[in-house]
Amino acid sequence: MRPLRLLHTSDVHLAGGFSTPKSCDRRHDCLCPILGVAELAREHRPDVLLVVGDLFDHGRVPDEMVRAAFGVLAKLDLPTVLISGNHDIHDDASLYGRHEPVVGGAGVTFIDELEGATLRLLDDELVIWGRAMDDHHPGFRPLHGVPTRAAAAADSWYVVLGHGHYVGQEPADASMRSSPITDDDIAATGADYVALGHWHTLTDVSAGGVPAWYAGSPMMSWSDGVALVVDLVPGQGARVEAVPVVPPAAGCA
Ligand SMILES: [Mn+2]
Repeated sequence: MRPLRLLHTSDVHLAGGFSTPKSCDRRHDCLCPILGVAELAREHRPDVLLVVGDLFDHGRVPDEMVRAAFGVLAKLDLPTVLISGNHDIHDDASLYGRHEPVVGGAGVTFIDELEGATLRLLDDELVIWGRAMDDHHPGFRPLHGVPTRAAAAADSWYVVLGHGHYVGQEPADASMRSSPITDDDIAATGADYVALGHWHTLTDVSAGGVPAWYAGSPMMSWSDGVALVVDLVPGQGARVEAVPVVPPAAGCA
């Protein structure tokens, strides 16, 4: 295995109107959060960009905005893996279903399988598992059905994606929270890194020796945001560093 670098973000909430920095005049059509993430990608040169749910704030985003957002990602020329969250849910009205050619054309792999899918990237050096969410409810388990490390990625780096609410040691079937993720879920992946989304605050929820992090939101109108640069280092595993996301100085207009 060679060293690999991931850039991990989630909860970008484009078109939400509240993910817009004060420096920008735009609101619901503001691209500053994704432009900030793209700038980080140029600076830190990751091998893969992970967007772990809620790239968009809802499913009724105008076509023009969807094309503009994926246009930013297309320019990066960087393999990008995306899952849905509870805001951009993958149901019959899925934005990603409607815009399949736009998503694929941008070099973005959207995981559309509700039972989960395993991707092999970078000549099999990196294996990524994630599942699409079609309904945000207590019965949906973001990390349910993750293949074991031995089955999925014996000689590769293994990274698992999940968008949901961390409940720690609470049993998932007793949780009143939608899309619960437990310590046991995280530990059972045996992954080199679990990239989570849903919480807008940077949080370490590593469990059972498996590093697992919420990357926080890249941008909110009331606070500066962050993303995570994750270095996968042979013999050491994941090294996680939070990096600030800086909005374009003059906004995105
Ligand atoms: Mn969410």
